[in-house]
Amino acid sequence: MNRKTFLKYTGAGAGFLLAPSVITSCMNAGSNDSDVYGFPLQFPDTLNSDQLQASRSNLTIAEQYTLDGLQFNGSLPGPIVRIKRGERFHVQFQNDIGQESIIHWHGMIVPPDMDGHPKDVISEGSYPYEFTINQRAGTYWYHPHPHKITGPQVYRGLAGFFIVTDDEEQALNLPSGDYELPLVIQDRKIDDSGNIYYNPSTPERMMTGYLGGHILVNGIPNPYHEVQPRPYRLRLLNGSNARIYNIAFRNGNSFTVIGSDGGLLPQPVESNELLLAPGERADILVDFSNGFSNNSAELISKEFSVPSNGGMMGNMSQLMGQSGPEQGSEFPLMEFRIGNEADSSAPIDLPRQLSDINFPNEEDAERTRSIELNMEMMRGHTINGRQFEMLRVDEEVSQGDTEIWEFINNSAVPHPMHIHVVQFKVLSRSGSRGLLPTETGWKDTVLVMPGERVRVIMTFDAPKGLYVFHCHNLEHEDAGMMANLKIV
Ligand SMILES: [Cu+2]
Repeated sequence: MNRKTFLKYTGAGAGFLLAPSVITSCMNAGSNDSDVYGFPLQFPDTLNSDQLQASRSNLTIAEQYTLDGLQFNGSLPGPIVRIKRGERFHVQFQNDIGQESIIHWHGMIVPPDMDGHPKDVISEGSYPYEFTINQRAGTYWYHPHPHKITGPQVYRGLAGFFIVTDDEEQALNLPSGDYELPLVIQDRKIDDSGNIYYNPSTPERMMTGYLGGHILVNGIPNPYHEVQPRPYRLRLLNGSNARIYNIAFRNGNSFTVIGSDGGLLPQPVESNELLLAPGERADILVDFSNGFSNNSAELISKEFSVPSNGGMMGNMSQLMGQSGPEQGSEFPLMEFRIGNEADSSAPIDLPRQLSDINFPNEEDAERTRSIELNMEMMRGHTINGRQFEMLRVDEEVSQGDTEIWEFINNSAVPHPMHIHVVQFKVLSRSGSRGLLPTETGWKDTVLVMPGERVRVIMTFDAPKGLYVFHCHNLEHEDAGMMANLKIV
């Protein structure tokens, strides 16, 4: 067995946690759960066209499930956009799904008419997109953004990766090609006949969001993927409507978090679990040559607790809740089946400093805004007491200003809050959770648990115009938990 591959830091004192190798090559691949992972992982193609056509078709998934699906260019998930900083991106969005839609490039800093504001929906025909990539390398993504029907459109298949590279990232020589795995994780509800269905009840729309009991990775239920005993780069995207994952390996092995929503972290962070809420991304390095037994690495979502905030509402969300497993339940995600030989044994010389970042200083903030997230009886979730209206300006900011926004979750359920056309730095979170490894870098979506106050800082450098910010629990968003942000 090849053991030459390894990760190491060049910085002194930043020791990579080397778990003792307990791999025994004589044992067969697979664990007790190996029959859970019955289908090979697949990857969408790279977008190689100037058209993104959304269309409807009846799909069969993994030979056993059916879905009244929506696809970009006949692919589920959609084709992967790969583009370099400085390049011009142009694509025609062709809407053939028979209902209103528009595409949002999540995490991208683009002009207002390129951002997929819900007012720009088209019910048929095409919408031209064209903008220059002028931001850091990172794992971004795209999905529809029509008001009230984003949830079902994403759920039925409209989502894809938007991967940006730049010189700084390429200089690191991170695992690429077959060793770089974009993985979108999504939960689904499947009925007894094998139909994947979307039919949220009132409590699901108003309280918990739509929580499924089956996991798809890149559209495949609990897949397996054959890997070599060497380091891999995993680009994880939580493309679920409402479910939060606590990314971990079954055996507790650690991994190296190198990036978040807005690209590389300043420094790598070692961790053995990582919360990933809907809309969030995490870029991690995993060394499959080390610490896994039985030639198997099982990626799971580890159980976690959602803080209760006010007994009655918390209990109600549990009682009225949903038919699927509750938020925080443990799930198998996928299995990596580790081969015995690595083609290339070049170690990764991961520097202690991954990226040179100047975050804004708190003293430079022009103001602090309070963004209160409330649950109102018979009305659903609100932002500062209001629900979305298409053209009402809720927050007006001056272009170039640095601001602190404080999200205050007074409700009984988690809210992953997403602000368009900015990347922010999380400054603080009340309570005991502290900041996550991904929150040492740039973020565009931040998880605000019940009872928490989370402060973020950002500079509004996007072109002037109307954008939105909202909860990325898509049922909350569709029910009106969204507001207009105007840059003037
Ligand atoms: Cu929410």
